[in-house]
Amino acid sequence: MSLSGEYLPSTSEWARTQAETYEATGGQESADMRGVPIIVLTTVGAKTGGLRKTALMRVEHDGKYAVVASKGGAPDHPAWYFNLVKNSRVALQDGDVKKEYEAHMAEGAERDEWWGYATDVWPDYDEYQKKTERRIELFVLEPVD
Ligand code: F42
Repeated sequence: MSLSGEYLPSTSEWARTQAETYEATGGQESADMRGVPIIVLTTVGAKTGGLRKTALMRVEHDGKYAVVASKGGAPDHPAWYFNLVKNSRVALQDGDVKKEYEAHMAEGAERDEWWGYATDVWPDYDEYQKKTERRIELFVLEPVD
């Protein structure tokens, strides 16, 4: 079942612009955050059922990806977290390649392993976690053949 639904742009101008520019240019523009590559994740809205597109740091290992629901260490989860909890099928665009994945929340050793990959790419995740009581969740995305 491939992702279907109406694209619902974010109400955040910044979030919308980066995701749409990245997608429209095949990852050539708006492709990084302070020089670190990003990806664009498409999730199915937990309430609206619409397609939501979110720029996130690129954390990849052996063909799998992780997405980190940090939201800068805010006390509340990002909205896309709730989408992933409800709808595990996602799409991820990395450069000009867009594929579908099944997402699961990482726990235990898997979480530790992937948190390491994530902080290798973006050390600020550790700073964000220090800022909040909330456990910043990490999802591992496995390719859907
Ligand atoms: N955010 C991260 O959490 N982790 C990252 O690694 C990360 C990297 C990154 C790199 C570049 C960049 O430009 C931004 C980056 N961000 C990163 C910020 C990220 O793009 C998001 O802006 C941020 O995580 C907040 O996500 P959000 O989903 O809360 O976004 C808000 C602004 C938003 O789009 N809200 C929508 C709106 O219209 O208000 C609703 C979105 C939504 O999914 N609604 C659901 C629905 O049903 O449609 C309901 C969800 C629910 O609450 O049940």
